[in-house]
Amino acid sequence: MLALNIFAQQVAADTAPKVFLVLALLVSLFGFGAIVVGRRTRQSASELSSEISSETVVKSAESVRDRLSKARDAFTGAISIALTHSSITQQTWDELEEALLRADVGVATTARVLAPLRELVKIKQITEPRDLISALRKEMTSQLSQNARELNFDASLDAPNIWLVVGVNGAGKTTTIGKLSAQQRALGRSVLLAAGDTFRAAAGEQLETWATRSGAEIVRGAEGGDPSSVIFDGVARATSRNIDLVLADTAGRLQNNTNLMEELAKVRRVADKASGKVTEVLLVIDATTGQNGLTQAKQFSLATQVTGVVLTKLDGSAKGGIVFAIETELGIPIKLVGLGETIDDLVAFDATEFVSALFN
Ligand SMILES: Nc1nc2c(ncn2[C@@H]2O[C@H](COP(=O)(O)OP(=O)(O)OP(=O)(O)O)[C@@H](O)[C@H]2O)c(=O)[nH]1
Ligand SMILES: [Mg+2]
Repeated sequence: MLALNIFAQQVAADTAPKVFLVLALLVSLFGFGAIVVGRRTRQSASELSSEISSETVVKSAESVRDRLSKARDAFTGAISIALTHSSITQQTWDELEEALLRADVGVATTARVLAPLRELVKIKQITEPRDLISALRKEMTSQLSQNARELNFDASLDAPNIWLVVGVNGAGKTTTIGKLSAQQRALGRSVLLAAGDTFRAAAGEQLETWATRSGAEIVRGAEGGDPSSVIFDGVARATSRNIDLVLADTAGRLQNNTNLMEELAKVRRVADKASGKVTEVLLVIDATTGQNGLTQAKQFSLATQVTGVVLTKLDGSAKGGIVFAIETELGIPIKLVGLGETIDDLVAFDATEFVSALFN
């Protein structure tokens, strides 16, 4: 028994320094690992910045044109028919009207765009179909270019800017937040995503993926919880960490669902009362929904005072004309355009570029 005791003490005495050594090795390895991982995170954030800024510039120049091909096909087809006539007749007007309606411009806006042109033709300032088309192009551009399209970011605030993102189901809200977050990070701003869509189980995870991709922080709430309180918590966290911008996601909802629109109005009120300031309410509209986008814009604006529209899926079968209806009938500027599903597929809306992409 005594021999066994002595043996055990000897083993303990022998192994104690080894265990200590192994522990010390593990701690230093872990510490080194943490530094490397930390460095990698910072590195990837800055790598991401340069990647996004250069790619976005190239994309915005080429892609609106390329990706609007569906809209252009419908539009230029009708316009080239108008150009085959030698003079401007009733048929010319009918063809132009049809081209605009087919491109989703909407009845009221089509009438508004064509009215000044009819005047010019009446007083014989325009006599050739070719001149009429170029006047139409000018008129469409001038109807759009009045609005300020910059995203409102108040750098003088001593608190986070809050951008609230709203819209119907599946319009592209969460994806837009991810893309926006990457762009804002590339501008050097710190970003926190607030997962205000507590309705859909996968929504928080989807946003979490975008947070990781774009180098943003995230605040999530319990599933089925009150979206207002998640956004409130997000703003509180952003304030305590001196984060510049909170991008607040919300659950998709139909604009005619009174209860859900009331819930959204509450989200807006609570966000306004939080420690930051709501400087932008972005309504995301799926461009393929056509004229329904106008109804969406009206109702969401009533509930949340929308400050800008993000028109997504212009790369798909969208005809794009809804841009004119939203801007001229509601006076809400289109600020951004979604041209695909990846992180750099979001570009600033440029009225001149958009109209020229429609025409050729
Ligand atoms: N082609 C294309 N697809 C897009 C664009 N924006 C979003 N999407 C896709 O549209 C689908 C819905 O996008 P989400 O961001 O989940 O839409 P959401 O509005 O957050 O949806 P809910 O939260 O369910 O209301 C996804 O498959 C996106 O990849 C775009 O600009 N172009
Ligand atoms: Mg979503």
